[in-house]
Amino acid sequence: MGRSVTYKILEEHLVEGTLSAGEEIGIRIDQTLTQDATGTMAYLQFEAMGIPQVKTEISVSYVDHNTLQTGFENADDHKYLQTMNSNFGIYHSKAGNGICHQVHLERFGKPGATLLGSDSHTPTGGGIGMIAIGAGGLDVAVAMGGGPFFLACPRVINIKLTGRLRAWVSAKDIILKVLQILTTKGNVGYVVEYTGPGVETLSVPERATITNMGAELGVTTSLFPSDAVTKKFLEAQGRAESWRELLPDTDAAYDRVIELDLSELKPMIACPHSPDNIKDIGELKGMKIDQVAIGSCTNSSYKDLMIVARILKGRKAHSDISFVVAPGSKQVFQMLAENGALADIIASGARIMESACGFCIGSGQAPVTKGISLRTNNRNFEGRSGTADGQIYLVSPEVAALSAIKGELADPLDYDAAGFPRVDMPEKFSIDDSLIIPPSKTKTAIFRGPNIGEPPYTEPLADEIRGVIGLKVGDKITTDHIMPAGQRLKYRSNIPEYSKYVFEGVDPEFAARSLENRKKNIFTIIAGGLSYGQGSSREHAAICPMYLGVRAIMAKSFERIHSGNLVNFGILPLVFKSEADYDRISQGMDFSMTGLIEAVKRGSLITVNTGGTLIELELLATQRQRGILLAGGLLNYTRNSI
Ligand code: MIC
Ligand code: SF4
Repeated sequence: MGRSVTYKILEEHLVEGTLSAGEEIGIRIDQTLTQDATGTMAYLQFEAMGIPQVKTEISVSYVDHNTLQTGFENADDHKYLQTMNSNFGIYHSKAGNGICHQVHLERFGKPGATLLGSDSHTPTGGGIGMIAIGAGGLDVAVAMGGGPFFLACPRVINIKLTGRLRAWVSAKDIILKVLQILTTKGNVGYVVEYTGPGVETLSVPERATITNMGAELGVTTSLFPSDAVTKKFLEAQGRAESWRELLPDTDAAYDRVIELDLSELKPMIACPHSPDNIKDIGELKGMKIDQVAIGSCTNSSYKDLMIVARILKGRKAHSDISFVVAPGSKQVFQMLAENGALADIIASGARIMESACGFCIGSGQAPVTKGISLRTNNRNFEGRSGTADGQIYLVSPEVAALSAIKGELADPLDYDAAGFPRVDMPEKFSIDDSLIIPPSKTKTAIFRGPNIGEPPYTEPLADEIRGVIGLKVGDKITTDHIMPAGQRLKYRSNIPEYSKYVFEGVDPEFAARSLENRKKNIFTIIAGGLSYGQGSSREHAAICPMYLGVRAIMAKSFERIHSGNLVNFGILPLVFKSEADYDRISQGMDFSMTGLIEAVKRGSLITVNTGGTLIELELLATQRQRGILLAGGLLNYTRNSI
């Protein structure tokens, strides 16, 4: 049997284990990326490991999530990052240079390489034929130190693309269709690999839109082959030497094959509050809207924004809506300015935002109360926009631009196909890396303002833990529920402060109650449903609960990045042996767990005694992860092994 692109890259990078689906493997990481909101913790932890220089081929630190600098906290974080990066061999992409995934694709991505990023949308790099994986900051810190990244050897879903997209249907509609088929649940441990004759009809940024939002499936990553289209893209970025061809064997083996005829797809929309709540635009067209926001790492490439500019040219945005546009990178911004497209966007009445995450992470542009907002990003979780009852719908840039003009949801299929603005990829991108600061050759002082805390301290696993079921939640709890971003983002480097907001939108008393308990040695368990920990890779969703005294999560199932983060910070991810037990638990019950050290060592079932009722749970951890849990987290474990 031949090999998929996925297995070809894994084979080249395998350092531990064997390539047998489901088994734990360790792979060498060539490149890493971080962003400011996860980066400060990642670098504090890297410093705590005592390794003088990164050992990767290239490590890049981006500032893109939190650039508002309202107060000193952001500015302190940025200065810490720049001065720290300079000392440890890390490239630093300054605020204003663009969103990490967009810039990494443009300037650093390399077919066939592995990339580990402390951001769940790192799989954007799969658009250029990389194995690009999102993980917690501590995992990225270990990879920077030359340690392998451990993952379950994936099963591969092959999505075979045929045909060609019709006018007005876009890459966003492909991934929305895939989300409709596969949903956001039940895909842990899979990689999605795109093949088939339809692949060559898609440019690199279109492929990257698909692999980016593939994160919402909960898969390990998604990727495309590296072909002549990839080569042209890299040549246009002045990086021809980074290209290599990487195609699946004609008889490559896949675990599941899904055929998708691009010519049959329609414009689609993801409705509140989940990226897999998909409808055809036709079902909702005419819906009155309050806001349109175009940008984010999903849809802010040169091609995306040129299409938007052509649609807007000579037209005005509807007076009832708030309309914002954020180019994904300085390169995109500059090219739009140079060719005049920016003037068309400005003339339409759009507010032009910085090249940063901005509205996508709830950092500004919160919609009006109960407001309906059409956005081109990838997540529409409840409350993430900054307005608790905001109704966020996810669409393509084409739908967003047409709707901005109409003031209501527009169905592009009502427009003439001949009027669709076809935009070619440029022969040459405008290249100016002056906002990417290379590391310095000499050691300089590292800036640490009052907002820069200590890396979190964890204790080895206790043999006996007692406490209370502090919270019971339902299915699909996202890390945005656990650790809100938006206005609270500025506390990412300050664990005691950020911990005050754990589960803020779900139970505002949870944090204070748990911390009080912890002071009395009463620890906390959280009970959850299916797919606990969806979404963002933020390891704060493990660190801050740990700080409050959370020692275990019992859930029906977990998402990959979050369960890894829980282990990294010494919290036990426990899966109900019988899902019916979930119903036997209620918030406020006392619990005890005994004989934990032996049980974790042996990997046997863990029994939680809640008021006399015994609940059996499986520990979701490999042998290596059980060692990490015993040590009280990955930092202790790594230190012990150094
Ligand atoms: C996101 O889109 O949710 C984020 C904000 O980029 C996160 C990272 C973070 O919370 O800092 C992610 O995707 O991992
Ligand atoms: Fe930034 Fe949004 Fe992309 Fe996350 S999903 S990296 S917040 S633009």
